[in-house]
Amino acid sequence: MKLQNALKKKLWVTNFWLGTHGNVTPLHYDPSDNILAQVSGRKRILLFDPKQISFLYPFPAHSKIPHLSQINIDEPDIEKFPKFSKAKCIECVLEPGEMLFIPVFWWHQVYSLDKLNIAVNFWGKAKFRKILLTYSGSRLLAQIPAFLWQEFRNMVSFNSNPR
Ligand SMILES: O=C(O)CCC(=O)C(=O)O
Repeated sequence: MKLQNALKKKLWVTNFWLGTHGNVTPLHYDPSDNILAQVSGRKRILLFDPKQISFLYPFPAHSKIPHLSQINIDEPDIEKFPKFSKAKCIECVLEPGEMLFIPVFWWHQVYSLDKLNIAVNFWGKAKFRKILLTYSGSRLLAQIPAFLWQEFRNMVSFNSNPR
């Protein structure tokens, strides 16, 4: 019971991902800590640390998708997004039964490699303190709308789905 209560406080949202070979979730970050648990099939994951945000060209902070990159990173338009050539990613393959912790604001693009691809993820509450530590100045200001939007969405979904 104690564990259940602790989880209620830490976890906001659980998602179920069902896809097939060829599905790509484009480059984005989540304003929450994330555990991605692979159930069936494999996923190739590219990760970029949050400090590279200026190489990754997110949509504007006032848009509905400030957490999404404007770049198709498989065929990047380097004339339009020249700083992308400086970006460096970490690559891994998640096998069934494995879990990956993706910290808040880490950019990720996910490719489904196998025919039946099933995963579950758990978004945890991000602490504003952590955001302050990750960003400073204008980069921090750019993240605040996304953070507040996520908090609002989490609040609504939490209240309509009390666990
Ligand atoms: O599994 C996927 O295709 C996407 C997962 C993802 O973006 C996430 O867990 O935040």
